[in-house]
Amino acid sequence: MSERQSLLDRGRTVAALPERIDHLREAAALAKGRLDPDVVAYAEHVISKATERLTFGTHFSVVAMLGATGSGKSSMTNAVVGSDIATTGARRPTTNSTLACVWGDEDATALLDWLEIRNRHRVDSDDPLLNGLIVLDVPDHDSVKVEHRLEMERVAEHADLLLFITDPEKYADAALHHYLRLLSRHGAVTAVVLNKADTLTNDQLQACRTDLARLLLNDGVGNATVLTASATAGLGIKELRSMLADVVNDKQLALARLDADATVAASDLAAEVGPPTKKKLPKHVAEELATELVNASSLKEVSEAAAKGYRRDAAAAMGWPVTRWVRKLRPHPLRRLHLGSGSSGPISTPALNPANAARVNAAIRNAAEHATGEIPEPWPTLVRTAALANLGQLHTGVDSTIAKAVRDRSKTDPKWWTPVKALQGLLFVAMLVGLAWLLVLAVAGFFALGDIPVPMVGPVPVPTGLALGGALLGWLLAIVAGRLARVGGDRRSRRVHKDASQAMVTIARTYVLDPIEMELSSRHQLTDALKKAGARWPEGLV
Ligand SMILES: Nc1nc2c(ncn2[C@@H]2O[C@H](COP(=O)(O)OP(=O)(O)O)[C@@H](O)[C@H]2O)c(=O)[nH]1
Ligand SMILES: [Mg+2]
Repeated sequence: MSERQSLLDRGRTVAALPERIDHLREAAALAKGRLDPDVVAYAEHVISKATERLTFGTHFSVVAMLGATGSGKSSMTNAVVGSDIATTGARRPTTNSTLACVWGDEDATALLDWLEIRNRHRVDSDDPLLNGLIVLDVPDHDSVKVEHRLEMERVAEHADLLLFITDPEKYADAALHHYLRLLSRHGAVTAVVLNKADTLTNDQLQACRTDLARLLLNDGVGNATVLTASATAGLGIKELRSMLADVVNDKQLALARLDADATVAASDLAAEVGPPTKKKLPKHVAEELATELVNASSLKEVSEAAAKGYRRDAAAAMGWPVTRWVRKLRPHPLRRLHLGSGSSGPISTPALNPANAARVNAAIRNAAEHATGEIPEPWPTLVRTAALANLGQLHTGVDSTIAKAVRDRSKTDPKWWTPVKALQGLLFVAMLVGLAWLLVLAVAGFFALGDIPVPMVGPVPVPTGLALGGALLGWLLAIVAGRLARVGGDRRSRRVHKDASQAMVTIARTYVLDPIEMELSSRHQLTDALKKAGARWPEGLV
């Protein structure tokens, strides 16, 4: 029979269930506190159920007869057993508690204890093929008694195969389809028996079966196996027994059921978590954020101060000694920012203005948004929170990066300053010597001490040459050095800017992007675990 075959084929696809349960466990742990508690709780329920059920092994296949009052569950149980074990409608209309019929000699006590079924019957069967079969005659799913329905739901949750028994009168009942829809994603372990086939003509039975198939398709269980039978007339019982014998011998039924549960739990989590995403941010995000950090920082102002400081230091070293002391009256541009030589600690720039603070904030949010894209909550919030968590450290980091760039670049004076400085000193000394000489000559002249011979270089007296030449050349040297210092200062400013800008990428990574990627990576771990647990994402999500 083709239907029977398909039930078994589905069972055979079950692979490495314990590993899948482990992955589901990992996913549930990662999802806890992040995703819908009900969905996480269901996954946890499946994990503990599977773990417990697997301890009983796969020898037994637990088949639950489910259905409406009078559909023939008890009669069908009796028919499969081959004798009247279960009380049927003729004698007592309802089955009050679940009855378990166990085939074979294997001890089912532990499993039945776990299933909380006290009403047990060992079937004296001459059919070894049914060894390991446990058929449960379950209270009606449309019972007026709540405890019956609860018992039915509990058993249905723990059984391996759900065998819905219905009949030509009740196959369209709301209660049946309510449960079928609830279990629609367990199609692999759902089968339907259309009972009381003896009350219909062949044509009627076919029409009925077609209609039932249409309804099952509507319920989302179009792939469920459908059998027609009559419990009392013995029709289709052989086929039903043979289907049961197949699944029992396959020893996969328990696994198939748990597998279906794990798939449902994992897929529900997958629907909550949204599509899998990358765990790394593209490089340009770091670069863009670093650029924004630079633009909102004091780097422009500070690197300009570095140029000014350079020029100022150059003037102090190589300027015209006669006038250079004047410059020292004004504060040093770098010292004013607490960046002068020998300084350490933070820059004393004015606190981040609101516009720049907002700019940094927007850039961080932008990076967070880039990271989450279409991912549903809670990740956008988690990622944004992680991205903004280190704002204080980020601003300090930006400042110390800038400070370091300036301090590193202004640690030592440029080499060319030394000879120029020496030359400037020499010229100054020459000028002083010349002036002193002239003073001596003047004093001698004033007191008419007679002519003191003055050496000449060409037409120029040496003391005059020394005084004027020293002054003039010193002044010219200062001008040339000043020009060069302008170029040097600009270069230093550019270097400071470049160093700090490059280091800003690390700052952006450390305080914003790494925390974002931590969240992304835990999400990636979750989606990865779900994939390995067999999750199917809703269409359009992947
Ligand atoms: N004609 C006919 N009657 C059936 C068949 N199966 C069960 N019945 C009758 O339907 C009534 C309800 O059966 P029962 O097994 O107690 O249904 P349950 O409430 O689902 O357990 C009883 O009177 C049965 O004799 C069948 O295949 N054909
Ligand atoms: Mg009954």
